[in-house]
Amino acid sequence: MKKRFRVVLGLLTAIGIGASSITAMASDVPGRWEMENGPCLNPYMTREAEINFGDTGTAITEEDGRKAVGLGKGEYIKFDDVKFDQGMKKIEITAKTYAPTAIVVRRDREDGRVLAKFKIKDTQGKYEKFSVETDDIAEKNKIFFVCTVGDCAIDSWRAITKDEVEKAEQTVTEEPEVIEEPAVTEEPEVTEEPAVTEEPENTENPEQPENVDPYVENEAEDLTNAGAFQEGRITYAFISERRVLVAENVNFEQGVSSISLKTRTRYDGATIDIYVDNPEGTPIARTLASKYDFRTSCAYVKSNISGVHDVYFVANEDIDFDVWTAMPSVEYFK
Ligand SMILES: [Ca+2]
Ligand SMILES: [Ca+2]
Repeated sequence: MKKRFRVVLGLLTAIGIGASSITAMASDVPGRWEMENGPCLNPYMTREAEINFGDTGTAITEEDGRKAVGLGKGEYIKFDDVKFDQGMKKIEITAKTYAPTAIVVRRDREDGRVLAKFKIKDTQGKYEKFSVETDDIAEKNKIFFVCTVGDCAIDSWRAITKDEVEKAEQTVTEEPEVIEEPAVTEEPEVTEEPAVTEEPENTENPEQPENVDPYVENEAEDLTNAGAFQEGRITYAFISERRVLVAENVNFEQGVSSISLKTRTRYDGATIDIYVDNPEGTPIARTLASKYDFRTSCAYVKSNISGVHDVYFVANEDIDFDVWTAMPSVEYFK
């Protein structure tokens, strides 16, 4: 095990120095960057799963020479000193499964904070690429790929930056204009657009504009854009400066005097602002997130609100968000 570690470390140093993101940061003094950062792994290029800092899985070599790590339930792959200096918006893996499988990406420890969760169908032993949104992350971290359900093999992975995701989204939104022109039949060029291949699999969303009852405990992880993170028995959403969560069609038929939120954060002065219909307008209420442990805090609403609205939760820092509930207006009790 020790020997393997040393080999990997050497390799990483070699790869790390060549990596473009790292060269960009290098100062004039040769070796200075390496001295300051030590050997570290650039996550923005494809990283082989089998070149890792430890795993509890099985080494696999496929017939075509491809190497991977097989993971059963509870097994993991670990990477140390991964330098997320450009953050992370999504993470991509190339993997195959033999059953519906869940792979959880965690920070620091094998049971550490959840960064992302892959739910993968049975690929019947065929390697495919999968990507999911992640919790943002910065600087040097350990990350773990933990198989929590099923049976899979991971070939490789890479982190995707916010910039890359936005660029990809731009090409996607520019697409439809081509379809809107059915007139011209003599244009075979349309077939030359292979742009959108890996559309995420979101078929189970049959849009129902059902109203949300705000006067019961509503799970934050059910909010639009939330993501569901698990810790013990608590499932929670992640909200950050870049990640606004939305409750659509909330029916304030009894008005609202306050909204309580169960939250936790690692940051001082982390707040959640609540907006109605327009996240760039004036917030109707604000509350401070609880430091370290999940606790409920109350955001008092001063304006008169009734009827159906979209409610936006906007944070200034990274906050874990468990549940929210509204209290009817004072008038309602009179
Ligand atoms: Ca591989
Ligand atoms: Ca929850």
